[in-house]
Amino acid sequence: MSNKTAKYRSDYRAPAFSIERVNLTIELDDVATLVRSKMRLSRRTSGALTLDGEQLKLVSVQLNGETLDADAYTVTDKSLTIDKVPDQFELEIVTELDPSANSALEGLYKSGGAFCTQCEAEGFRRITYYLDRPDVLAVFTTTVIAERERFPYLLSNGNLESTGELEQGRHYATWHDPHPKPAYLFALVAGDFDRLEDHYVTTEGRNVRLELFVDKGNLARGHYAMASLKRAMQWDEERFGLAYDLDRYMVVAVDFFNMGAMENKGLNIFNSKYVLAEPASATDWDYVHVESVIGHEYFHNWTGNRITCRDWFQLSLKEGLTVFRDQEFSSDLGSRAVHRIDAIRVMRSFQFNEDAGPMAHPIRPDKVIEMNNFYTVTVYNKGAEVIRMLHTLLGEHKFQLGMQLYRKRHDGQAVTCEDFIAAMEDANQFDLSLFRRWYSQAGTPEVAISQSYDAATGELHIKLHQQTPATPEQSTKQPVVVPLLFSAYNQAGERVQLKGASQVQQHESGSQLVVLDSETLQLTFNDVEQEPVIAWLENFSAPVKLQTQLTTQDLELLLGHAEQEVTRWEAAQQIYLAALRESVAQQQPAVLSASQIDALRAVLEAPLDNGLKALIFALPSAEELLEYYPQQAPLAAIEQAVDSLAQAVAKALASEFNRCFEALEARADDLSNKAMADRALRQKCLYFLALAKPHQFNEVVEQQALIQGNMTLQQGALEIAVQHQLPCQARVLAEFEAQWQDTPLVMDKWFAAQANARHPDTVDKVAKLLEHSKFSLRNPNRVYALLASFSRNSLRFHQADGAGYRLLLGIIKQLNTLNPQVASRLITPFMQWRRFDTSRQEMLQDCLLQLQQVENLAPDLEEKIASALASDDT
Ligand code: B3K
Ligand code: ZN
Repeated sequence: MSNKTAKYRSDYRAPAFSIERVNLTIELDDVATLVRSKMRLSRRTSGALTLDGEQLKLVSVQLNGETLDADAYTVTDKSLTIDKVPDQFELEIVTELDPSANSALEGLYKSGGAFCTQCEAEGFRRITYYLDRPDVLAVFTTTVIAERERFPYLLSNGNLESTGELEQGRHYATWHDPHPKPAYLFALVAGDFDRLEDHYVTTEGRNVRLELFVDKGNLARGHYAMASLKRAMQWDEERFGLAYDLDRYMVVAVDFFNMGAMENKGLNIFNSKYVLAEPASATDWDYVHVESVIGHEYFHNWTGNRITCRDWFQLSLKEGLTVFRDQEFSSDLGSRAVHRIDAIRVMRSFQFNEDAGPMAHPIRPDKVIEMNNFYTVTVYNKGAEVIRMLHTLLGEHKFQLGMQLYRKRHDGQAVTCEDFIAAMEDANQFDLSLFRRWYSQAGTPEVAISQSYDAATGELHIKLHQQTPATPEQSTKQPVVVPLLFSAYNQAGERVQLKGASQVQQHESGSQLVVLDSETLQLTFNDVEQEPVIAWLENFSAPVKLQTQLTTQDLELLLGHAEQEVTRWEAAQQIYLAALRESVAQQQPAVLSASQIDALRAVLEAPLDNGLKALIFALPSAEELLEYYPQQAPLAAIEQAVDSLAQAVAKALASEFNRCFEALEARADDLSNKAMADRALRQKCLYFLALAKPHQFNEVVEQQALIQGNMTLQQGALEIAVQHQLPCQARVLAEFEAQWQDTPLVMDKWFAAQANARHPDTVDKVAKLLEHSKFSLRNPNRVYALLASFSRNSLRFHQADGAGYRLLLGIIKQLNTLNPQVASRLITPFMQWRRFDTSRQEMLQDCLLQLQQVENLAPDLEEKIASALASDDT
């Protein structure tokens, strides 16, 4: 067992030393890389100097030019301590490390033939001994040395100062980054790439050289990322008034990467999945994600790099805010409703689940053992929802005033979430004292709303109530500030303004706004002519669960008439969920009434965005439905409910789906928003058609799967063939594999389609695919495609015989040694063990206990397992 101890937010102390500048010389070698670090340090408080360092071989230490004897310092597996140091001094440390042995992909490692780095959160300490914490900001100068032939490109942060030749076929490049930065933003890349170059002139007149580096032969797949980068630069200038601050911006795509991408100053390193895109091999979904991740990392240049975090508990300061910014970027450029719905689905399918489980934490955690475990949907996505609530409360103009003050006060500093809120508050004289609870309280608040109407007086009374269930280590909760956007409709489906309640304001979105900031609130509206239907929590204006008294007729009215597009989608979701829950309760197939079917039919014919229509016909998954059964989850009944609802929709609307499918063109080479929306709806129609009439549509699906040139169409057909077990399934899978076996990112779609299948033989198929020559546990993308997909396939993962559990357990054990961060991501479904029946609980608990016994258990897993096994007494 590892012995990493918990750190607490309340224990923060400023660093004992500061580092003004650091000069790194890195001589790259596959197995013995030499790192020479020369630093200028100054004392801030008394005591010894302790530097962080892990998995390093210490070669030598010099203080002010004198080599230190071994008894002048202490080395442990985590640190280097020098007892006596002056107030100001030069320190030179030489270390050696083995990048080839680094399968955890943290620190300096090899991705294919290239060297690259990942330092956030605490990876820099695997490169050299350092004060590896985000509040130590230094100016970095980095010299990279390597063989010229294998590594023609030598890159690091900032501006290129000099290059030259060295003996034995080696060369060097020296980079200087003038912006003081924490070590987690350090980056180095060395390799042989194809390079795409472009330019962008900022509003401040800076001519920025943009460079994109991809594996040889992939240049054509880089253009979309480059165009996205320029759109992101322009958008940040226009919407936030923020321009780029260096002469060079580089993006490198690598195949081995634990997450999406990393915002290293001036040198972003990306998972190739979020860079490479061309229509033949990337889906519309891939294009959208390339643009949003390119945007996200670029936006970090201000929210994260220029203004960074004081400590890692403040991670949401940069991540929540930057996710909010990338969501707004995508929404301003594409369909706002479609992007909003995507974000809502992430919250409901993943974040609510995290909030209800043993690892529930506030967006600003109080206690952390392994920091890598806190790059979560809570910190990122709920963090972005908290920023969005501020935006809703203040409005765009005041929100931007707050951003301006935040920048003015804190540019160049490492700050806290509190500093951000204070800037928003001070710029607008807006009291956010209660709002701060969103930062300290974990769990998903539940809001219940009831209404009563008095026709005689024309008064409408509304009662609002909130409560947040207990979470581990937080048994009592306080009310939070819940901005509720709402719209009222009369029985004719016309929007009406409700009047007379002083707590209600008109909001710039067109909805009305009331802020619930106590446990209960009562509103009285007057002069109300007839009882209205009210859509509450429009646009998901707060990350809460909502309970209302809306009837199925009310929901049909909103589905057909709501002015806010997201509200229409929400109404459809509520209709489906009611049918699904009834089906589970009765253990009978799900049914939709004739009027519900009429309302859905009308959607297909309405003049709405096709992307929105496609989402309205995305039925809730088994995973979303599981949320409603926190105990003794009735898996078999859920499976029947989900299947029968899809059948009911498919059968009732078969001819409409057919008409719609026939009318929509696939337009394989068109990447406009309109063409993407059309393809999304076309895919939904074909999904239902192949379900209702598998024999009739088998050939259509097969033909579409064989079309080359548009991956959205090809993958869409592959998914339908596998999900519905169509007769063409085997052929489609075989052809796809033959065509794409040498394109790993496309093979991931092939792995995932099979791991997502709901058919009972899925576990066996996944087990077999582990042996596939294109699968490797060492590559995180492969693992996520096959195994994370499988672990989210609740019905198959939780199969009664425990085969799904055993399969994943074996994988996690192997990944514990190979790549703990990836192992830790896969453990999520085990964490929910208490939600199932006794037999499954026993099997799941047994898996956790077995994992706990694994020799050299990584802290990433240890922290999660301990919380999963301990959490029943809260
Ligand atoms: N900041 C990085 C995440 C680093 C994760 C380290 N385990 C990517 C991002 O959020 O932009
Ligand atoms: Zn980020």
